[in-house]
Amino acid sequence: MNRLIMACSAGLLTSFAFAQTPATAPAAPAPAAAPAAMAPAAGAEVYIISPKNGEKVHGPVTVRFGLKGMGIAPAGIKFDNTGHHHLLIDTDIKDVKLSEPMPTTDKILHFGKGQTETTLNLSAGKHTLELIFADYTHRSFDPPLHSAKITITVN
Ligand SMILES: [Cu+2]
Repeated sequence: MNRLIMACSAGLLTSFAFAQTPATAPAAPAPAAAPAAMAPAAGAEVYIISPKNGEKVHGPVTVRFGLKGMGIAPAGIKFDNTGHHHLLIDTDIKDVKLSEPMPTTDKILHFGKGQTETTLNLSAGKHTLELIFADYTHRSFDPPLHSAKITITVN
């Protein structure tokens, strides 16, 4: 919604600027705006099948990814209503810039081959895990399609 409002105000500003420009002046190049993020399919859900929230596990930890209402495609392949999984480890979704392609870090894992599970070597102690499903350019859908954040304890 914010993006839409921003796009509208940018349009207004541009029209205003053109109105002030003499007709003979060359038109300024339009700023390259990123296309709006795609909406997820209606009713789509992403969730962590296992481990369960609050579970105590022994490492290495296998995490299984669940998805309903959309399909999985490898990164780079544009196909309607598909995307690939991303796993946030000890990371709050609020700290991820969702308007841009997600970076790959040791706390933001991409599964761009279409994987639906992974095995993690986590240090002993508490960790949080959250899945976020994103499009073929690694960009979140809008609104974001993400799982609940779970906390596990690794022994
Ligand atoms: Cu990705």
